[in-house]
Amino acid sequence: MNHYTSPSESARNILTANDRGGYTIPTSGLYPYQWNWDSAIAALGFAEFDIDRAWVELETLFSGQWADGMVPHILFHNPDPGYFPGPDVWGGIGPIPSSGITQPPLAATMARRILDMDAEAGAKRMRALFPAMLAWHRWIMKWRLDDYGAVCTTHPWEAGRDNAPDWDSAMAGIDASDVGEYQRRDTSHVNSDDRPTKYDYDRYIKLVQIGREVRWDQQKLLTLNPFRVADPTMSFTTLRAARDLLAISAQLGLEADGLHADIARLDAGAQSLWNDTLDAFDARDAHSGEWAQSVSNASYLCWYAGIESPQMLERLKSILTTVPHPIPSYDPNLPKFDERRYWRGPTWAFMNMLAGFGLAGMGHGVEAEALRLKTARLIAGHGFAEYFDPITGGPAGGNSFTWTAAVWLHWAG
Ligand code: 9WN
Repeated sequence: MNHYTSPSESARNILTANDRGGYTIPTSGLYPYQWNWDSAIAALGFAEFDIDRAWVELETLFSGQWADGMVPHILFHNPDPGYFPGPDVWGGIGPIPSSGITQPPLAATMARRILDMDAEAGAKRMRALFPAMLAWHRWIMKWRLDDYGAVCTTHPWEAGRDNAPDWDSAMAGIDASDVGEYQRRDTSHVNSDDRPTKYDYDRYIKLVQIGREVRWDQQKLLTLNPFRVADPTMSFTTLRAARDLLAISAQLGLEADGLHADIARLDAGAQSLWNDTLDAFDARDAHSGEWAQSVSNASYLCWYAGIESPQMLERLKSILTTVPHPIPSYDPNLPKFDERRYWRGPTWAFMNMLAGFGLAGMGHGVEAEALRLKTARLIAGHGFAEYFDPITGGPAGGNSFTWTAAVWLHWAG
């Protein structure tokens, strides 16, 4: 008799298969290392069936924290020639070979959810991790804020939304003519039409070369790095993380000096990303002050950060009725929408989960549930893909993907 595998069983199998012992890779082949925000989501998935393993995921992530508090976007635990750029290109300066940039800070928020799932199992682990999480928060406050208090991304990979239209004008200002020869690996694993272009990659690598050249000295990079964009992803997730750190510190009686003031500053910064002309939260070039004119899935993370917006709610209602699948990474009514190309149109399950957390937390239960159901239908119908075409639901990028499986286990399924 054939054994029927339920989606939840498949999701657990994916997490287990992507487990490399203490950390989880996003998908085998394409992404053979530990990624920062992927890991925070993976922890949430593991918490549904193995709470100890969930804490281990976060502990391994923080084992790669640099002395200055930065938590890298990739930890290269075991060399793998299948990914480019690897540790030798990045020249990270932490205790574990790593990249030199960070990623949107989800760990504190996911740790709080995991703590809530089992406070007894989690209190000790949370106490031990808390100072490291606070140090990361303080590093972001020190090096990534613009004059308004919005949080900047210093590389498209730092925002985690690699080729989003948000960066187009900042990317155009990067001279990558001397980047040299290199061999991409991503396009040998997945369809190149679904990935960033060579134009993008030249600039990604050029920015890595600039950082590496000064051994990731943040003070120097403030003037040397041509790419600095105040970003809704970084701003909303940092604000949310700060609120969660404050709540955890109150719950466990931990020192958290300065968090109240940081939250006020980050709140003002996040609000400053409202673009009146666009009538949405937008990205703003920190060097030129120019708006990107981009309504992305990150624009819908305002509630996740504890920020209300009737206009964004109207937009969301319209998306929910006009787009077959959940929030796309770029507004289908804008000219740069490209339904297959990565962060320029496709829908990402975990971004919808974050928006859903925010909506539910701020009393928009109907919209949160609509988003959850759409995400559940998408995954149930099209599998655990990295991301999906928001019009047809077609799966794209890597498959058996960790964060899509985790989203199913914790939220959608
Ligand atoms: C570069 C792992 C990561 C995600 C990012 C996603 C993609 C990497 C890449 O994959 O980026 O960091 O090589 O394309 O854009 O959000 O963390 O899943």
